[in-house]
Amino acid sequence: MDLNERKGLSRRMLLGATAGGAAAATAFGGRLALGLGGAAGVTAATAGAARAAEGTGTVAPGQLDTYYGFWSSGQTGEMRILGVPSMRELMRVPVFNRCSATGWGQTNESLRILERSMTDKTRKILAANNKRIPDNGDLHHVHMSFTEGKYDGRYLFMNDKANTRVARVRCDVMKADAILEVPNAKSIHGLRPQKWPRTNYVFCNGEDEAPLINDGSTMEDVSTYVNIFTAVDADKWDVAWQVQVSGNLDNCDADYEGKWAFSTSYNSEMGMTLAEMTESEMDHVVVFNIAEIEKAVAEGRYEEVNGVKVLDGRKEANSQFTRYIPVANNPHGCNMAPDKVHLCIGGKLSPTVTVLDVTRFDTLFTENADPRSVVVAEPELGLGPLHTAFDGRGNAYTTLFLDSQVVKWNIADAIRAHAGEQVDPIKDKIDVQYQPGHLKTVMGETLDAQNDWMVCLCKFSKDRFLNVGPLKPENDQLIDISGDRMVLVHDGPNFAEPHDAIAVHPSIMSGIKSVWDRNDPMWAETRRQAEADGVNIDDWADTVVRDGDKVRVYMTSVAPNFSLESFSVKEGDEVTVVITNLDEIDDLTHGFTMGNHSVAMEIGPQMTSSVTFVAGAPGVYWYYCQWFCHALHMEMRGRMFVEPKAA
Ligand code: RUQ
Ligand code: CUA
Ligand code: CA
Repeated sequence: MDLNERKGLSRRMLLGATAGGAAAATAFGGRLALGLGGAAGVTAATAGAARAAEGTGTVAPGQLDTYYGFWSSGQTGEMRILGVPSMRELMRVPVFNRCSATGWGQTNESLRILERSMTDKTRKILAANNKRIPDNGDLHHVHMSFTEGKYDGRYLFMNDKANTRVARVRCDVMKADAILEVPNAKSIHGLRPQKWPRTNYVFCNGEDEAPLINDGSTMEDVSTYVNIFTAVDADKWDVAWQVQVSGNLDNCDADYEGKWAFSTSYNSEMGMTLAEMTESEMDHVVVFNIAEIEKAVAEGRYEEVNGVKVLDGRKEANSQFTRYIPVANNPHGCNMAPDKVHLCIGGKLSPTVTVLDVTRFDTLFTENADPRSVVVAEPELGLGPLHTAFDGRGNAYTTLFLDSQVVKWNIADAIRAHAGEQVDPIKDKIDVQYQPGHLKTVMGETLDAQNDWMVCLCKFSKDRFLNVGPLKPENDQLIDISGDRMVLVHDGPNFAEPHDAIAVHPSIMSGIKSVWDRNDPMWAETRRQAEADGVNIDDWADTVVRDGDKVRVYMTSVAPNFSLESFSVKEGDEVTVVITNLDEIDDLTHGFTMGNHSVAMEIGPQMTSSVTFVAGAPGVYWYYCQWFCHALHMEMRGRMFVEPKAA
């Protein structure tokens, strides 16, 4: 599909694109001459130059990208939207972090989402630290909802390893609408949506072991420790069920029949120290039998712990809920191929990827089954294999963390080699800069896997960019996989610390809006309060309501005006400012910043936002719109008068 044609871009712009492509091709050739492209240099440079000259490797000003890229941001706690292949950053969506620009983490609307479903214990810890919500997150994995094995453009799901949370982002407005702290589990790491028939569940791996009844009675008695696999109901955003497992859980995925979920474990030893965690020859992959689990839940065969249905899938329980497939010690990546058959497990400490045939998993649940009978290949690929991505031609691409390379290999050839045929599954290797973690092909974890781009997310960028101090950016490298050889076409410096990304065709994102709906559920509760106060927030509002020492200030914004140019409150009042942006034009976002009160929020077109603070000291304070909206944007301001408390 040619988006240039669709957009009706001018010939001049297209010519501009070609010129840009040629320049990029030259720069790229130069880099290869410095030896960074490895042995494939000459062929690769030629292919890359040709693709860049077609204008596919760069995106000229005014041109749109071919794909949306959804990036995690690790310890920054937000989700990012990038264009692929330009790698331009298009948007940041705050999720687990606080955001100075949008007020995420301080508006009442975002706090309702952030405070929902927090455990009592977390509330207690936060209260002891004078906090309402955690203000950090560690977001590793972003994945989209599926319908019948393909992205459906409804939601994006993501984890917070730091505070054991999972979040859902609405794709129509690109805001989080549901956040959940997962009880019982510790440190949600791997996260994947169910692929078939649709995403009813989001599977979440608890990485850290802890006592199930974690009440401070013991640290030493490790026999009380458990690990928890959680299925979150993707529609209700509550825990559907949990399964206790043996060993910890790292990464996970699901099959294309809706029968299985699977997770890697690097600590089958249940070790508490590095030496203990790497002690065994083998760890395992856990297979979860969804039908058996659902049956047990329906029949009430579970224990309720902290309000959640927990099943026992540990080895010693001998249940039909789980099976444990031995794989080389300390595996990491867990990636289901779009051929619907093959699951690839990254060896990490072993130079191999273990390929499992998921269509044979039923046999694992029969009497005396050999759990290794489902292994159909185990190609030796290089040092430190972590994650695997796929194209639509039966090829797999695996990051080699220690070799700082990506290796392209063919799954069918690996299976033939495993069966004893003389065939080399490895098709190509490319140096990356360097220590790569995840890598992603376009829609490569769906039945729509494409053969054009791959992004390799490198943990280190040393020497690759101007020195910005001891803290360096990451380097997300764009690799052309359309030909036989992989070709590096772009370096994408990125702030801490994208772990993972997906790329999605814009046709899947057709539901995305430019203007909010006035009756969006995001501010339903704010609307109920306004109605109770007799204020119509869909119309011009300029009302101040006093309710004891609580004051609610209702305003509207139309560029370049706030409906209230001043209001008065008393020292010590709890003030809630509610603003509806009546502008209906694309991109006409206003804001509200109250000087010296640590208060700022975004108010998008047709959006209602509200924020609550205490008027702490008497005086005159200016509030202003902080999003540049009009020639008279500077003049879009007003005063809050705080009367001194009566003596
Ligand atoms: S897994 S360390 Cu995405 Cu490689 Cu989090
Ligand atoms: Cu409204 Cu700036
Ligand atoms: Ca281990």
